[in-house]
Amino acid sequence: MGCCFSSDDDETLKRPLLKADPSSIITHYPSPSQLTPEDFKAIKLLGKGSFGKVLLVTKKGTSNYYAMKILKKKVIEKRKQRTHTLNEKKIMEKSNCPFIVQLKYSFQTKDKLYMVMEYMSGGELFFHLKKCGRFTEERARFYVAEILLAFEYLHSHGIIYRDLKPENILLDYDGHIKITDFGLSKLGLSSSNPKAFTFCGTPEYLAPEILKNQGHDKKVDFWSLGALLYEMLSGAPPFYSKNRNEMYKNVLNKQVEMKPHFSNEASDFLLKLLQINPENRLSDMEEIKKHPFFKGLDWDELAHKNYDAPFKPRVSNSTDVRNFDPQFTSEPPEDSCDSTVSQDPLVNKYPDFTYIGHDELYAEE
Ligand code: ISQ
Repeated sequence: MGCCFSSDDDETLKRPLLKADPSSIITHYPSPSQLTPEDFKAIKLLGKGSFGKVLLVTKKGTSNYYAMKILKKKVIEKRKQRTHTLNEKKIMEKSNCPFIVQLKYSFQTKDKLYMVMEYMSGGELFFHLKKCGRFTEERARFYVAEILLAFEYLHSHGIIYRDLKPENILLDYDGHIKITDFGLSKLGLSSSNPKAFTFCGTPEYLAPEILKNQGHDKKVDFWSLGALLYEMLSGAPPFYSKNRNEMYKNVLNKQVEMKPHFSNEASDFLLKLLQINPENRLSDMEEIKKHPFFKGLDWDELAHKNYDAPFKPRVSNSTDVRNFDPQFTSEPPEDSCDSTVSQDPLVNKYPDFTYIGHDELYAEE
């Protein structure tokens, strides 16, 4: 599929310098060994969650824009999210797949962790789904197919994603998707250690085997993909209830109800993904690619992004945030002052968190 996963000790496997004109390479070499919040200017607040926030930023002295996730160390420790946070950074740093958000830089101050990622100006899929109510099958099929390629990549590297939901799928300016938020992903599954046992995630798309705490594997991702497809086609998750316990009961017991406007191909695909027993669930990528729901789709062309996306988000310039929730973008984007950068591991507490990607090798416009 044209993706490779770089190992710690093989620099040559890291992301290829795609599209770099040799004459444009290197104005800033050697790269700085440490970045600080002062190297970036905050433009807008894009989102806020329980662990921190995401800002649209520009790197000073350049015209490059990024999404910067800021996490408070105290909050991470309190919620026992240390390993999850380190996993997230590692997955984004090492992945080389066109359907996974790339980490460009990461660094820390005394109190906070910073992850600087590519900016996805098309916003969350969720934002567009709420605006449209539901998507056409053609549009949903395109998103599901690109997500499947991201899963294929992650699973082939022993990673279960586990947290698929419309908020974690972002659109680029061209309307292609990338997945983000790997805080709940499980790393290191292999044939000798094939199942995970703990998980705390959002309930809408949680697979029955996670709810039952029976141990789970990559099949949970195909369940959540079924739940996402159902929501894209109908406007609501398949087992939704305002009452959380009711919703759990539905997931564990209720046969999913297909809507009359679903095509036969979509209904059949959904039924096969939303199988309560993971053993009966459609989870083989080759089989999935051949399902009639994807009839006529050339997976190779898709992997090379050679299909035009069915919807192009509107953006007028690099700082246009119209595809993000005004609840956030109307707030001031400040990052409360803490710029103490230290090399001391006792202060930092997150050894190896620093990462400087290949953007440093490109001439800055
Ligand atoms: C990239 N672009 C926009 C928003 C984002 C939110 C989280 C992670 C990456 C992002």
